[in-house]
Amino acid sequence: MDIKSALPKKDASLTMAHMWVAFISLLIGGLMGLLQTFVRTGKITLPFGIDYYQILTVHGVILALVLTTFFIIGFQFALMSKTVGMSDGQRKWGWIAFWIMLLGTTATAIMILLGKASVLYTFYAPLAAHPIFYFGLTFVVVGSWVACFVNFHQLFKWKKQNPREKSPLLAFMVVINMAIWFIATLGVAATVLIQFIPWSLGLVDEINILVSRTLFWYFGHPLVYFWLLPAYMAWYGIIPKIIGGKIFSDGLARLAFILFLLFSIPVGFHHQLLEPGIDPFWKYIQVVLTFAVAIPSLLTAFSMFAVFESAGRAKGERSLFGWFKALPWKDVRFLAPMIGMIAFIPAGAGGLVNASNQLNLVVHNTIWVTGHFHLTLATTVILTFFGISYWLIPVLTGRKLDAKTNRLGIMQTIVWSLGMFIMSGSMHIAGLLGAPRRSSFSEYNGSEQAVEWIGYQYAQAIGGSILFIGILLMMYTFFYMTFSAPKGIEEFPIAEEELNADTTPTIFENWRLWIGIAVVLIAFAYTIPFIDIIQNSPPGAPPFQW
Ligand code: HAS
Ligand code: CU
Repeated sequence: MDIKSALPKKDASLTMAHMWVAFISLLIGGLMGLLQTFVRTGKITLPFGIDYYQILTVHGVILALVLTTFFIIGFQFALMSKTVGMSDGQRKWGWIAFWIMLLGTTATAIMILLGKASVLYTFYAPLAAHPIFYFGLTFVVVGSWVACFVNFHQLFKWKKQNPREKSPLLAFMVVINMAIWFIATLGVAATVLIQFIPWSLGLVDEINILVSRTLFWYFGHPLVYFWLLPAYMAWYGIIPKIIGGKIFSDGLARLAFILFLLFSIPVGFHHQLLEPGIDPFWKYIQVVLTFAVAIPSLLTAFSMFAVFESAGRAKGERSLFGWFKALPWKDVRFLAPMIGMIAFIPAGAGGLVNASNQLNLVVHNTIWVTGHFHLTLATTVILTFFGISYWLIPVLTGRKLDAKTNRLGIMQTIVWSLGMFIMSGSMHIAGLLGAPRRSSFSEYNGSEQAVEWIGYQYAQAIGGSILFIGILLMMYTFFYMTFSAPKGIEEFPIAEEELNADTTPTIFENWRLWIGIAVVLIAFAYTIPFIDIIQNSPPGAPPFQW
């Protein structure tokens, strides 16, 4: 496909529909975040009887679940269309997936806004929401499954037509991510359909809390990689092109993704280390697997350094760190994801702290964890998504990434990084001082310890305000790119391999093998503890409405 037809128009509309939902979610969710930081200073109360936990639920659901899922699925459709193509039938199913997800999202959002589902994005039992909230979530998941099968079919069909060829790297990566998503969402679908829906409808009196949380985290950890992997797609498969370099190693990139498929699911217990009722031996096993899932990220770090250095050397840089200067710092398509990468160094280290049993004791349920995911998700991943938008939206709307977009983007990136640095930094520190997460403002009866947190809560409000400016800037840029930037053709940057690159082992495309091993690892890590949990659980709990 030549650059002139960056993306077929009909495929562009499908991705653009997803982008609209993602960016509107950013605006709504971001506003809620701002209000939360204000409430937590203790100086401001919400008007009209709006409840803190209601806006916290809107924030979590709309940003962590809606924005991400729509952006990712839309972006992945664009990658698939560009690399392996999309037939009319596949596009039709792509639209069906979109509408099912949107219907589910709308139902869920209405329930939260009516104050009937203030259960936060993890919807832990025994907090109970209106049944429509759970039905809405089910629709989002079912819609995403349709998208999974469209992507699987796209690669399958391409492979049939090109039996001797290696699948395009980005298409391979999309299919891995969707395979992880499909296997993981089986857990959340099970708890919602078998436990939450009958319980919230009053068909059964009690819910088994530990089973529901275990099924949730079986999904909840791979969920974070479902967010991360599209960012990695851009790092491996797009950034080399933007900086004028080549893919460092196609084989290494695929290996990293396969390791994610193997290790991202059997690790959910690292969110439940302090939960009584799970045998410590199995917690230990899952912690070991958690450290194994850091390896593909370390491979990614290595690979990115190699790409940067070799691109710089190819441009004639000779000194030890000269390649660093040769990077296109003034190109927002590079700058935004690059700051995301830099943030991932402390963010990933924080993750390893969380996963360490003894340290988890210190940080669990403190606002440190909130700091952790604002650095991983809201900085590394989201800055990369913003970086993608600056070229993707123009590709979709048939406009140019002009100097104005680039300028706005650079400003946005700086504002966002500064806001997140202040907010997430103070969350990490306050967490170490014991400040709880998932909680509204409280002086804890004038406790001395709570006084120590106040300064950091102000800092969070300052960071949150800067971030909200970042959101307004991003929205302005989104509208500018959609409606007013000059018409033209923008490049869809897809990185290429060196001409003399090593060949990629064909075993990497043996889907049966990798999915087989993934299933065996999941069965190993979960079967015995799960039977134990079911057999030895305390009595279940009736619904509790906030
Ligand atoms: Fe996490 C909790 C452990 C990664 C998100 N995590 C959360 C929650 C979220 C989340 C949302 O073990 C809260 C859930 C809730 O509501 O309760 N996390 C980890 C570990 C990793 C990790 C081991 N998390 C992520 C990512 C997320 C995310 C990614 C979102 C996208 N996390 C935990 C644990 C908890 C947890 C516990 C539970 C805590 C509790 O008690 O509740 C690892 O995957 C991290 C590996 C990463 C690395 C870094 C590699 C660095 C790279 C950058 C290279 C930079 C370059 C630039 C090339 C080893 C790839 C260089 C340029 C220069 C100029 C220097
Ligand atoms: Cu996790």
